[in-house]
Amino acid sequence: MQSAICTLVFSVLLAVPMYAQTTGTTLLVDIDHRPATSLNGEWHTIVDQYSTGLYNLHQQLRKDGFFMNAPFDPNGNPQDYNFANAPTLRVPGDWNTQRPELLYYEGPIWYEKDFQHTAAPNTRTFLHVGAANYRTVVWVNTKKICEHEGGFTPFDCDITAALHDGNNFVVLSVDSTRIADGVPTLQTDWWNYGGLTRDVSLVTVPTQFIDDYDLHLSKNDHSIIEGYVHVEGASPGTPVTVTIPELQAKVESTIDANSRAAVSIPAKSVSLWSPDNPKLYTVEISSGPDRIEDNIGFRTIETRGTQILLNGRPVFLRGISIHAEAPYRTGRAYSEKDVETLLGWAKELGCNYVRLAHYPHDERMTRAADRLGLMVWAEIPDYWALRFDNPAVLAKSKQQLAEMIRRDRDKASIILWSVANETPNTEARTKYLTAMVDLAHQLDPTRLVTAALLVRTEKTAAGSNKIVDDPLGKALDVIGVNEYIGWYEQHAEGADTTTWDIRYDKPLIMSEWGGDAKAGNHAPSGDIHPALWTEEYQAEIYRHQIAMLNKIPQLRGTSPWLLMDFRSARRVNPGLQDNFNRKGLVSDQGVKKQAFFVLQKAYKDKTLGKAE
Ligand code: GCB
Repeated sequence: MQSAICTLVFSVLLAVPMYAQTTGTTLLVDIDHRPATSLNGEWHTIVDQYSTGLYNLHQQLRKDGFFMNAPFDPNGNPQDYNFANAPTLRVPGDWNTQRPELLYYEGPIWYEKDFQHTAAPNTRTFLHVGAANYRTVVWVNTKKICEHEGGFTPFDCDITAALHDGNNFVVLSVDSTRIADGVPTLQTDWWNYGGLTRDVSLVTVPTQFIDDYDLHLSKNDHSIIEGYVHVEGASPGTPVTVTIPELQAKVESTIDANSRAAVSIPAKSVSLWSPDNPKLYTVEISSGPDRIEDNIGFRTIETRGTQILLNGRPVFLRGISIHAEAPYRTGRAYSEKDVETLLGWAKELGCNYVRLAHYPHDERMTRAADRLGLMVWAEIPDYWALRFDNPAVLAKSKQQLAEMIRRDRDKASIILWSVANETPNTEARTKYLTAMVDLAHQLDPTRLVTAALLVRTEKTAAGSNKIVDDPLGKALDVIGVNEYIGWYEQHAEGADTTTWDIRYDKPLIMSEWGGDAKAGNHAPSGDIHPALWTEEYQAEIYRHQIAMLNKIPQLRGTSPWLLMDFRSARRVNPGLQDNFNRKGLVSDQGVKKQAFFVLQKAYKDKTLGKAE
């Protein structure tokens, strides 16, 4: 039986045609704390632009495709492929930045790796894929195991039945082709990095194993930690134990008919997680032969009117938006070093919050945010104009939301789930995203749900009035708004004469604002009207924005766009962009621009936003 995530999501996916399905996957939580055999490293790869490894000349599925990994035809016919001699690509890692000829490649690439295995009795072995962009099919020893659609969330496939003792091989087809009915869809302002972009490993667990849990502080009583533990395959009555040694807390519970054990742990004197006190407790969860250990922080997050309350106290989110772009080397970020650099800059800026745009980042990011005391806005790629009228697309969004929540619900740092960014205000969109908000609340009633909205502008005698009345706001706990005064509209000074009319009695986060500057591109000194693309002009935008933002009474946070320049196919202005979005406060090569220091000063002196 598949676990809850699959049952929930895949029942809605049945109508999707063959090669765009997610089938046969589950998701084991806390995977980074389980013993695993890493399959990272060099994989043999075949670039297969026409999908000839999958389809024959009449576009029918082949029985003898590349997944057979059979370089020699038994009948002596020539074979068109041979993994053993094929060049390799590094995993994890996008393919675009590994070989110059793959920079612009979108399409399928085949990956193959050999590995040794010895079966242990009463165990199951899963292939864990941290992320593969965008559609993936997995075969082990020629048997098709699972398919996954979605480029930023992890999945696990049970490969136990396909394994044998000794040498085994796994073949994956990863197809990065953008599709209209995908999530995201055809247009994005980031590079469509293809490949096995995050860790791949083998994870062996007992036949009955802990695959999901949620442990959080009760909203109503800070001396109780509550939640559930799900044990896959366990029958009712199976015991579960949760221990938090530092709190001298230990509870026993039993599995119910849904393979879940309800947990309620009296835990007086919990030191609450916050940016000033990013306290994590070791939590041990065991059931039968399975045992896992996690590091979990405990805190509450809620809204009261226009306030955001962390542990019952008003908080202002001093943040920055971040793409999962690797500092210095470019490409998709995946390593501990990438995380240290990106979040290190965020701390240096004086942030207590980061917006991880526009899709789930590597789990290392949210783990590090937990340790560093950075509150997180986590998002799925419901970006721009998805096919909101297509139920199959909604199913894909739901799947990604469920996977993100399942992977990251143990991170105290995450306070906001975002269901969308800059979507068009249509009835179909509002219905679709309201369903997404409902699902987020249903899967995780302990966190706030938001989305980055677009605003309406009306001219006024003095300047302009920005009206926030997108109907989606009704469903959200916290309103996110993106605006680019000084870049896509008006001049930086336009912010001085802009007023804000927010039609919701809810907290507001200015989730994006900013402008481009090429690092090292300077206006002549003393120039009071610096030109676009200069560091001086970007800094000017920041100064005027900060003054304007401070006049919005219900502003509870801000995450300007963005920490570091990132690769984007839309940005084709030669000499200035060269396929990079230059709105970073830091260049892709780590050079800090002037605006970095403007924002840093405002955050450190607390002159942006209300003091808590
Ligand atoms: C936006 C988008 C973001 C873009 C940014 C830009 O509003 O949300 O993904 O990268 O603007 O630079 O235009």
